[in-house]
Amino acid sequence: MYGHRILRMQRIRISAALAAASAWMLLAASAHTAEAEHVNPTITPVSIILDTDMHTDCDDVGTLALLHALADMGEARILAVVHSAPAPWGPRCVEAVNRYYGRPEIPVGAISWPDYEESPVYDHYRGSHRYLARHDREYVERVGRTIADDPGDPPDAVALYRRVLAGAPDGSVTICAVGMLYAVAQLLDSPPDDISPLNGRELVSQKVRQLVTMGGGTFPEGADKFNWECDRASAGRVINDWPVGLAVSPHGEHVLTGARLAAETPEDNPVRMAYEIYLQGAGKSRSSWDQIAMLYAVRGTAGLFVQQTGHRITYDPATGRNQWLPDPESPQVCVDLEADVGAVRDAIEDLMVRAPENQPD
Ligand SMILES: [Ca+2]
Repeated sequence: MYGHRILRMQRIRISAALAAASAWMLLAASAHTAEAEHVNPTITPVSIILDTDMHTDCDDVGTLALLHALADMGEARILAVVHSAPAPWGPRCVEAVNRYYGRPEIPVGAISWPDYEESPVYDHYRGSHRYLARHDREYVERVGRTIADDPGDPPDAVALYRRVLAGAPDGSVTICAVGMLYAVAQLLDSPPDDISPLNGRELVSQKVRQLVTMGGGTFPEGADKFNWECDRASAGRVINDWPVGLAVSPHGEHVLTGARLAAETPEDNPVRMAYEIYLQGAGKSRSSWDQIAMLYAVRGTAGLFVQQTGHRITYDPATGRNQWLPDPESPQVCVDLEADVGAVRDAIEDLMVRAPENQPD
């Protein structure tokens, strides 16, 4: 009985997701036409789906700001944002940033977490959540409430992934995942449906150019970090069986950004607000793990990074350890820093504080 109710709810959520995604397709087409008037025609924008765990750290908000700046400059096109964290207000926080940058039409999907409170899988994540709540450092609800009185009911993340990928040109989409890989794993395992006759793995193989993931995976061997560590089963499913290009970006701890938000952007900037809540004060900085992954996803090495090539990563979900094994044909790379930390910091922070091109009235 309860199972039937869940199934019915899932169908309702998927139907709502399809309706929302269809409406978005129409909006997005007109929005992209409008954007095209402002961009450099010599640049081909990289089509991005951002998969973020906006909740337990603020570098995700900085990453979405950086992505919007790159879209303003014609270097990126934002197809969708998937919110992969058990924080009901997270999608609203994403929407607040999207609105600030004049792109309210970007679809935002979310994962449901039926076993989050009980499953030992999420012990580590729950611990981080409790710490933030205790110290009043959770920003997603306070930022989300600037645009809505309730957290809403966003489309199902996997249905959104499938809809956006099915409508994209072959081999055109870059997924940049800067949180847990729960949604990406579910996408891989999704069956054919009325969105596409392809299963998830086939859909990814056909439509995705590469996945850029932040969560550990240092070269030539190392251990996982928070994102992979918080859901090792999903990380293993994705890292060990990804059918197309894969870039692993493990760095960012010493690249500190965010302090300039207070001096160079307005008080109502939701990105500035998130940093000030999370860091408990203005003019403070935070590590830039997620921004590095996104900057690489859009610009490639850009004189800042170097790619370790000719190897394939193996990840052990039981231990969280990884190794890069020689494989000359591998489409996988590890992204290391080439430039000094200051140059990477400036490249990221310049984008984070860049004024929106299309701010709404
Ligand atoms: Ca993150």
